[in-house]
Amino acid sequence: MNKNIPLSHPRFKSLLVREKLVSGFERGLVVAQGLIAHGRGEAFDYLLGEQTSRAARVAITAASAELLLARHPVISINGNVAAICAKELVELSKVTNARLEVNLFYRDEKRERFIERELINNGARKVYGVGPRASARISELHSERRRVDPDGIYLGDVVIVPLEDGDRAEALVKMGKKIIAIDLNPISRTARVAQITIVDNIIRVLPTMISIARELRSLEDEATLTKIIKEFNNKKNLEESLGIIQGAKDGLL
Ligand code: PTJ
Repeated sequence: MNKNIPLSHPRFKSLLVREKLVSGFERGLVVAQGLIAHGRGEAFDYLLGEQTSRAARVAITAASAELLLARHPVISINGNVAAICAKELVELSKVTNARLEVNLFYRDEKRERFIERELINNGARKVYGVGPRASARISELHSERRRVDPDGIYLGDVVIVPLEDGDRAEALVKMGKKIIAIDLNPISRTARVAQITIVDNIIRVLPTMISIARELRSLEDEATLTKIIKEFNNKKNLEESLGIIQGAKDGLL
């Protein structure tokens, strides 16, 4: 990892995440295309002011409630997220009792095993979806992504899909699952098909979600969780995020 980034650099955090991705690429966790996807995310993050908005916080709260009420919550893991926030993904899985499943867009068993190892090194006890364990099929999908773990995503009722492609999110919704997307692009297909979309950088989302989920879990109050979900409106929430991007333009001109 590049140790030459000065702490005083105004974009220190963002540069550090880049380093984590590059290191993930060198260690075989991330595909080259993942570096491009990250750049796209950075551009949206810049327009969103590189901070968690009110809308994102509302979506994070609804997502936390949904995960806590789920019977079989699952967190889908790809190369990018394993490289930049493995520790937080494991922590969230523990707080919400969610299973961790590796599900790659560019499927490759060797990379799946590297990602599994990264999660285990960060405290995961069990990782789903690796190699032959992904023996169930999502019939709506034709790509290699249709292969999922029968005890993970296939069984799951609530699935959290960070940095996802639209096809699979749509297929999972068609299967009757509740989909929580984390995507900095509020107009991506994934953002529009998910029932709960968190428009924010995953590096800020996870610590916030862990702390909100912990707080909600301690209430031991299903009625409060149900109320939070009922009051959430994804379309309105997405419009609010788009408004921030439009406002960024107005603020500059
Ligand atoms: O590891 P694999 O094989 O599963 O591949 C993973 C990538 C990310 C390469 C693959 O899923 C892909 O190509 O994704 P897309 O279609 O480029 O979509 C990624 C979305 O995530 C884009 O809308 C980005 O804006 C968004 N994004 C990128 N970085 C972040 C992000 N959203 C939240 N936090 C980020 N840090």
